Amino acid sequence: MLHKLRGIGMEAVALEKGDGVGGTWYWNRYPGARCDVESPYYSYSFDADLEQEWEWTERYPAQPELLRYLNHVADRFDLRKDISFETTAVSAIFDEVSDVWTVTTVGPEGGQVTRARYCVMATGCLSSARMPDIPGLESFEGNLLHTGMWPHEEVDFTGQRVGVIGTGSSGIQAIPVIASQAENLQVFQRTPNFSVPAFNGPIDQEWVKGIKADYPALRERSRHTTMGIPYQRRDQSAMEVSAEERQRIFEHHWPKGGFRISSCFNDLIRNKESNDALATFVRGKIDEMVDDPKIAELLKPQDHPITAKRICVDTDYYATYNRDNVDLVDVKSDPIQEITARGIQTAGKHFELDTIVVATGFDAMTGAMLRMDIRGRGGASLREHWDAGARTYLGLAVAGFPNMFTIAGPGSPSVLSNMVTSIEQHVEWIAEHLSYLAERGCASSEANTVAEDEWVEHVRELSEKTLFPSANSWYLGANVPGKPRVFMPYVGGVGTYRAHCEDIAARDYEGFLIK
Ligand code: NA7
Repeated sequence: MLHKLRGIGMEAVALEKGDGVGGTWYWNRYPGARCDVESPYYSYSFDADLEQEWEWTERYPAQPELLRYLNHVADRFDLRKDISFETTAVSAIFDEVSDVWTVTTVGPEGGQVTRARYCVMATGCLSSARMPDIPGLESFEGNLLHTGMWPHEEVDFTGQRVGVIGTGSSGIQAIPVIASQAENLQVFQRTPNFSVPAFNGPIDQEWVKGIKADYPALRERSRHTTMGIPYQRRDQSAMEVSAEERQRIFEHHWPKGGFRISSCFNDLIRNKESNDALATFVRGKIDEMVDDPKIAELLKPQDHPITAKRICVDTDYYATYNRDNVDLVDVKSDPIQEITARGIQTAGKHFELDTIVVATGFDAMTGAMLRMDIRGRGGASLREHWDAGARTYLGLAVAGFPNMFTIAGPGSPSVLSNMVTSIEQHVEWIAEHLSYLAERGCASSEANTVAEDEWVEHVRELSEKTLFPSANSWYLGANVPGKPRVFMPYVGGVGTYRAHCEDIAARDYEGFLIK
C-alpha cells in the first residue's frame, strides 16, 4: 500500500507495532510455521523484476524465508524510511470539519499524533493473538509461549516436557517439530481439524521455470479463481461420478498436496453429500497414517464439514502420534481445569510440564481494529457500530467512517483465499479510488448505510448457501467467548468479488458518498 501510494504521488506513512516488517510472518515464528500456499503463488505480482529475480527454496515457504522475502521487498522499494516501527496505534479519530484522521500512537518516543486525510487499516485478520481463558494461566512457573507471539530468540525443547494446547493450523504445524526435540510432548486437543499433507520439499526448478515463463498469465488467472491460486478446479459435482471414480479422483489429488484436494470437485463446500465423501476419504487417510486405532479415532473430525474451517496443510502431523514420546490428551472428555505452577490439571490427571505452548488462535478479522478506539462521524465508535457483528461495504469501507479503508477486511474473501492475491486487489482498488478522489478535488469518501446493509446481507446470503456457517470457526467469531456470531468472509470467491469491486468503481463508486 505504501509503495502504491507513493506511485500515485501521495505522501504516506506506515505505523507498525513490530520492530520490523512482515506482519504475520514477523510474529508467528513458532517452529514449523509455514505458508499453506505454494511459494511462487504466495508472492507479490506488482513488480515483474521482483517476481523473476526472487528465488524460493521450498515448495511451501517457511516463516524465515517469507520474512526474508518481505524484508527484501521493504529494502528493494526503499519502504523503511516511511515506516514508523515499534509504534502502536491506540486511537484513530475523524474530524468532520477538516476531513482528517488523527491517529494517536505510543512508541519509543512516548505518545505521538499523526494526521492524515486517509487512514488505511492494514491491521491483519489473524494479528490479535488470544490467550485462552483457563484459570491459573499466570501461575505457571515454566515457559509459557503463544504461537502468535513467539519470542525472537530460538526456543530449544531438547530434554523438555512440553504441552501444546490447540490443534488448529498453528498447533498442527508446531507439533511435529516440537515432538522431534522434546523429551515428551502432550497434545491437548479439544476439537480435531482436517489436515492434509503438504508434500513439501525443495522447490522443483523446472516447475518454477515454467511459472516464471508464464507469470503474467498465471497471475491473471489467479485473480479470477475462487481462492486466488491458479489451480484448475474440476467443474463437476462429486456426486456426478460413481463411488469408485470419486475414490480414484481423491486418490489422484491427495499426493499433489495441500489445497489441491479441495479443487477436485466443484461442490465440496456446497453439497453435504459431496463434502461427506471427501471427509470420509480424509478420515480413511488418518487411519492409514496413525498406528493406534484409538488415537486415529480421536484425530478424526466429526463435528464440522471438511473445508468449512480453513483446511490445515501439514508435514508429518498424523505420523507424529506414532512416536513414543507423544501423547494425545482428549480435553473434550477430560477437560482442562486449570494451569498450575507446574503444569496442566485436567479433570482426571495432572501433567508436569516445563513448557506450555498455547496454539489457541486469534480474535480474527476484527480483533486488531477493535483494540483501537476508532471514531468516525459524530464521534461514533467502531466498537459500537460492530457491536452486533462486523459491518462493511465490500470489506473495504465502513459507513460512518469516512476516508477509512480496510485491507482484507471482514466482508471480503481474503481469509478464504491466497492472502497475497486478495491484498494486492484491495491495495489497487483503494489506490485507484484515492486517485479518483484526487482528480476530482474531493476530500471525502464514505460508504453509505444502505450500501453497507445490502453488502452485509449479500455476504450472509452467500454464506448460507454453503456449509461454512455450520462449523464453529473463527470465520464467525465462534472461538471468542461473547463475540457476535456473524459469518464474516465473503464466500463468492476472489474472482467474483474482484468483478464486483471493479463494477462499483466503474459506476463512479456506487454506494459511496463522495464530496
Ligand atoms: P485456530 O485455528 O483458531 O485454532 C485454535 C485451536 O486452539 C483450536 O484447536 C481450538 O479448539 C484450540 N483452543 C482454543 N481455546 C482452547 C482452550 N481453552 N482449551 C483447549 N483448546 C483450545 O488458530 P490457529 O492459530 O491454529 O490458526 C489460525 C489460522 O492461521 C488458520 O486458520 C490458518 O489460516 C492460519 P476448538 O476448535 O476451539 O475446540
